[in-house]
Amino acid sequence: MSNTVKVAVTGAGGQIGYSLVFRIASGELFGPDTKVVLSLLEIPQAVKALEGLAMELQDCAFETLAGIEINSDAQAGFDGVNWAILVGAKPRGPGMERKDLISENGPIFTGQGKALQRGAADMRCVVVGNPCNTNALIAAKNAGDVPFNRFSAMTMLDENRARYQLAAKAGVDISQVRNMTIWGNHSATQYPDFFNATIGGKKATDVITDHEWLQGEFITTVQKRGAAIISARGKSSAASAANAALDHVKNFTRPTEDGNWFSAAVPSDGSYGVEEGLIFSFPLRTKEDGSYEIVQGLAHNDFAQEKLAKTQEELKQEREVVKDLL
Ligand code: NAX
Repeated sequence: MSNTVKVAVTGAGGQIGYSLVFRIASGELFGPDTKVVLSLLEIPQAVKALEGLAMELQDCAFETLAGIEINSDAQAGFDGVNWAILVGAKPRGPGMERKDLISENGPIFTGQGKALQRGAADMRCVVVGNPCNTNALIAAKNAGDVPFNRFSAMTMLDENRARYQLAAKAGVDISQVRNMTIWGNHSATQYPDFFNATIGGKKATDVITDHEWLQGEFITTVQKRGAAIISARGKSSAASAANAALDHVKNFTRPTEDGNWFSAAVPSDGSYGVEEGLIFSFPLRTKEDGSYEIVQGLAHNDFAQEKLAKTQEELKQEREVVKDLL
C-alpha cells in the first residue's frame, strides 16, 4: 500500500532548492512506499527555471515521484500540502543590516502564512529562509487557525556543524556525538551547548578537556561557519543546508532514538525561561504519536545562562522590527 505526501518548496529555483528537491523526490525523505507530489514555488521571473528543474526531475525517473506542480502563487502552491519547506527569501545584500533584511523578507512570510491555511489538516511548515526564526513567527501569526506548533525554523545545520566540530576535536566518529543542542536564534548569537552534549555516552566536557577551546573557538566556529563557507566557496552553504532541511523533516516525522534529541526552533511554551511564543531553538524529541516535546531538565550554568539571555534578547528585537506583520 502506498500513500502520498505533498511537499511544497519555496525558492525551489535557488541553490538550496537545487540540492533539496531531488533528494525529496528520490524517496529518501518519506521512504520507498510513499509517493511524493512536489509543489515548487518561485517568484514569477524564476518560474521558467523551475520548468527546467521539473524536466530534470522527470529525467531521474524516480518511482516515488507522483507529480510536479509549478507556481508563483502561494495560494495555489500550498493547496493541500503536508509539508511546506520555506526556503525562498532575498539574500542579504552588500552593506545591508540584519534589520533591513528582516524588513525586506518579512512581508514574503505574511502572504505565505495566509496561504498555508490551504494546507492539509496535518500541514507542517519549516522555515529555512533567513532570518528563519522570525520569518517562522510571521508565517505562524498570519496562518489563522493553523496550530502554532506546526511551525518551526531550521537550526539543524548548526547542530550538524557543531557535532562535526566536537567529533573532530575528540578524534572520534561523528556517530559518537549525541545530545547536541542549538539554543535560540539561527544567527551569530546561537548557543551550541557543549555542556549537555555527549561523546561516546560521556559528557563532552569530560572527553574534551580543552575547555578554553569549547567556550571560545568551538562556539565561534559554529556561529560563523556560514560566513567561513561564503569566504571559501564564494557562495553560501547550499548542499549542507538542504541536507539539514531533510534531517529536520526526518526528525519531526520519526520517533527520536532513545536518549537522544535534536534541535529545531519551535514556539516557546516558557521552558527554560524563554518567553512564551518566541520561535526559539530547543532540544526536542518526537514521540511515537508524531507530536514533539521540548526536553526538560537540562542544567545551565552562568556561562550558558548569559548566552541564552543574549540570543533571546536578539529574537525579541527582531520581533519588534516586524511587529506590524504579526
Ligand atoms: P538563493 O538566492 O540561491 O535562492 C533563493 C530563491 O528564493 C531564489 O531563487 C528566489 O527567486 C526565491 N524567492 C525569493 N522570494 C521568493 C518568494 N516570495 N517566493 C518564492 N521564492 C522566492 O538562496 P539560497 O542559497 O537557496 O538560500 C535561501 C535562504 O536560505 C536564504 O534566506 C539563506 O539565508 C537561507 N539559509 C538558511 C540556513 C539555515 O540554517 N536556516 C542556512 C543556509 C542559508 O543561508
